[in-house]
Order: sequence, then C-alpha cells, then structure tokens
Amino acid sequence: MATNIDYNELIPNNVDLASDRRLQRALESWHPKFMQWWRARGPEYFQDNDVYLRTAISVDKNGWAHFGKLKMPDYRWGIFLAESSAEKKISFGEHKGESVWQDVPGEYRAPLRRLIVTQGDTEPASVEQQRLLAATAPSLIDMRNLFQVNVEEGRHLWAMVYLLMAHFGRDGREEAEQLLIRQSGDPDKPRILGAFNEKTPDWLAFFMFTFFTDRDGKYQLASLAESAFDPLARSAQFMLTEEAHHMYVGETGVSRVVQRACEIMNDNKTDDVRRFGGIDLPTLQKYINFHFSVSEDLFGSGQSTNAANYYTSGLKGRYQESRLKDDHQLTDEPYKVVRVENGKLITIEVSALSVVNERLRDDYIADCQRGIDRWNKIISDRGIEFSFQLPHRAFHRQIGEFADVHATPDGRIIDQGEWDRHTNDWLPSEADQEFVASLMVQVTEPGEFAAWIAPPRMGINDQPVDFEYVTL
Ligand code: BYC
Ligand code: FE
Ligand code: FE
Repeated sequence: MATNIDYNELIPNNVDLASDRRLQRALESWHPKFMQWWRARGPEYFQDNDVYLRTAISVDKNGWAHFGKLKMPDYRWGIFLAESSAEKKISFGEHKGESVWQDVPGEYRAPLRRLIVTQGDTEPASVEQQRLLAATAPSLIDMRNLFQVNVEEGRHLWAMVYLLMAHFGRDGREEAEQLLIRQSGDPDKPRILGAFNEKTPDWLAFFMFTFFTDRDGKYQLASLAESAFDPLARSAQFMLTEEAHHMYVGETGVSRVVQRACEIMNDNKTDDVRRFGGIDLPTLQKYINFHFSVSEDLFGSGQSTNAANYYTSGLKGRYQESRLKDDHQLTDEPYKVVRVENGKLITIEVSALSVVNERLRDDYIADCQRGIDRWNKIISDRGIEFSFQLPHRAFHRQIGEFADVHATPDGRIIDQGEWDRHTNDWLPSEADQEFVASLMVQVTEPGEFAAWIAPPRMGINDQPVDFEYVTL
C-alpha cells in the first residue's frame, strides 16, 4: 500500500483532510477498494478513453466545477461540504432553536448511520445499473452525460463514506466496506432499496431513471440538507448542485425521444412511429408508469414511525423546511392523505407528523407533474392530440398502504384478474422492451444521433453539440 500518496492532493476537499491522520488512513485503505469496484462494476467500456467531464473543485457558487478531458479512473472524487455559518440553528423537531451538531449525538448514532448508509447505498447501485449502457449510446454527447452521471454518483458515495469514516469510527469503516460489497440485483446481497435492484437495460430506461429516480435523490437530499447533523446537511446540500444535471439529462433525454416521435408522426402522417424507427408515445407512457411508480416506493410507507422519529429528533426534515409556515414540530398539524378503505380510495386527515414520508412524496409528485406538463407541451406544440399522465399513486406500488392492492393508472382499485389482463397495457411488456432494445445502436460520430432520438438543443458547457465529448 502506497502510504506516500498525498491524499489531500488526490482527494480535492474542503474538510481539511490534511489535518486528520486517522481519517486519511481510513480513506487510504478504502480508496483502492473503491477503484477496484469502479473497474469491476463501473462503466464497462471506455475507461481508458478521454471524456469531457466536469469535476467539483470547490463549493463556490460562481464556479465550483472544472471542465476538461480525462480518463474516468483519473477523475478526482472529492469531498465537499457546502458553506456553513457559526450561528446555524436546528430548524425543526424537538431540538428546534438549538445549535446544529458538528458531531453525532450518542442517542442518534444508529438512526443517523442508517440514513447515511441508505443514501450511500443508492449511489454505487445506480452506477452498477448503468454499467453496460455505453455500448448502445445514441451519441457521443449522451455517452458523455452517462459517464458524468456515473462519476458524480461515485463522488456521492465518497461523500457518504467520508461521513461514515469521520463520525462513526469502526462501524463506519465496516459500513464503507459493505457499500462496495452489496450489488444491484444480486439476490444474496442486494442493494437496500427496491428501485436500485431493477435493471436499467436501455437508454429510454436510463432517461426515465435520471428523471424519476434521481429526482427521488433530489427530494431525499433536500430533506437531509435540513438535518441537525450539520456535516450531513452540508454534504447533501452540495450533492444537490450536481443532482440538477442528472435530472436535466433525464428530462431532456425523454424530451428528445418525444420530439422524435412527434416528427415521425407529422412527417409520415402516421401513428405507427415504430415502423419508422422511433419510440411511440403509448410506449413512453408505459415507461413513465413503471419508473414513476418504482420511484414513489423510495419514499417509504406514507404512515411511518421511522420518519416521525427522524423528524422529531431533527435528523431529517421536510422539503424546504425553513420556508414552511407552521410550528416545525408538527405537534398539532393535520395533513390530508389517501387511504384504501373497503376497496375504495378515500381522503382522510391525519397527524402530519405520522405521514412525513407521504408529504415528501406529494412534493415529489408535484415536481414530476411539472416535467410531464413540459413533455406534453412538446406534443401539443406539434399539433398532436396525445398527453402523458402520471399514474395514480396507488398504481403498481410495492411499499406502503397500496402495496396490497392493485389499482389502474387512473386510480381505481381492481382485482388480481383485471390486473393480470392489463399489466401489459400499463407497464412495458416484454415485447415493448425488446422493441426498444432493438433500436439501441451505438453512434460515435460527433454530432450524429441514433434515429430514435432528436439531437439536444445545446451542448455541454458551451461546447457545440458536435464536439468530440469522448475521444475514441
Ligand atoms: N425498498 O417507515 P418505512 C438517490 C423499508 S435516491 C426496500 O416505510 P422509512 C439516487 C425500510 O427500510 C435517494 N425497503 O420507511 C438516485 C424499513 O425497513 P425495516 C436515496 C424499503 O424508514 C438515483 C421498512 O421498509 N436516499 O440518492 O421512513 C441515482 C419500513 O420503513 C423501501 C434516501 O433514501 C424501499 N423502497 O423510509 C443515485 C435517504 N422503503 O426498518 C442516487 C435515506 C422502505 O422494517 N433513507 N423500506 O427493516 C431514508 O430516508 C429512508 O430509509 C427511506 C425509507 C425514506 C428510504
Ligand atoms: Fe447521487
Ligand atoms: Fe444523481
């Protein structure tokens, strides 16, 4: 083991790594394991090609990123906490008004560790899920975007591993090892959360994933950014900066597929988009149904004592907690939720504290709806009568109050027989997935694109669309 590596150099950071020998040693022994994981389970192709990547080098709002060509294994996975202020106070829960914590209080060690591990687990999981996609990248810029997302999810793993190693001692070091051992989709040692064991087999799934599942990341990180444990809050806050690009990749990716479908429909006066090598709108709707419902599960059960405890202890807040106008303790606050009763969906009022997860899911759903509206505008602007709809929250759920029932996308509770008859109308069938897979071809000529997707309107960091984003 090379002990003469300058980790302060190797790991760009604003946590004064240089002054903490113990932490440095812990990271020194984890770093080669991470690299081994990256080689084995990170992008399968192009590890030795130059890619035009952005690297976080500071938390300066006016210029935190450096752009340049490098090989992915040379990417510098840095550790950055957003700026803090000395007077920062806890903004919710029973400790509201007290100073935020720089260290983990003993009584919250277990739940905090669990939250950090769960967050950390999703990051390498997504890289594993996306491992083979470069082989079918529809263009160089898309391939670059995939790799950008992958290296940054790797950095998010580093961010959580830093917290584990800096604040949880030996337990933290053990958890850091486990984060590289659990594997997406492995039946014996799966990733912790359901959606991160699904496959991301094609680029449509990738764009849907970065729109819907990275957006869960946005909402979870935003609620961790409120945490009384300040290093976690600041870490999450900075991760959100990078997250914006992941969701942009998803939103524009799907937009370009929608645009292409509409062009085919208009140019050929047909609904048979598939015949002309595009992905038809009804198939896109099924992908939306799948990725949205699987991502909704990531918010946990609506009614959750875990979540109530996290909230009361100050570990995890609500979305934009400080902008909400209530007591921030939810002692007497009502909140409306949907429940199944006697085979029907009803709306009832319950204690807001008991349904913190559901509230976050509500914020998430509203955000997803805004994206759906933008996609629908692409369709209506082209004079086509069709619109996407977010399925009802009861549709296709595995976690929470709707896990035991079947529901249609428009929210009618149905029996097993009706569900079985319609599954392939509502979720991508095997034939749909095979069709989408059949369109996936690698395009590597700068400025050229696979036939099923329109070019983006602009390039990355003011580079032209036909820039050589990956040097082959
Ligand atoms: N799958 O009270 P409940 C991201 C378990 S994404 C499997 O309902 P709680 C990213 C739960 O563990 C953001 N199991 O839930 C995106 C519990 O187990 P036990 C990731 C699940 O605890 C794209 C039981 O069910 N960050 O960053 O309030 C690319 C009942 O628990 C699931 C976070 O998730 C599930 N979906 O909430 C890359 C933030 N849901 O106790 C990255 C940290 C629940 O019975 N995590 N369970 O053994 C959390 O805040 C919470 O763990 C959850 C669950 C919100 C996920
Ligand atoms: Fe992430
Ligand atoms: Fe992300």
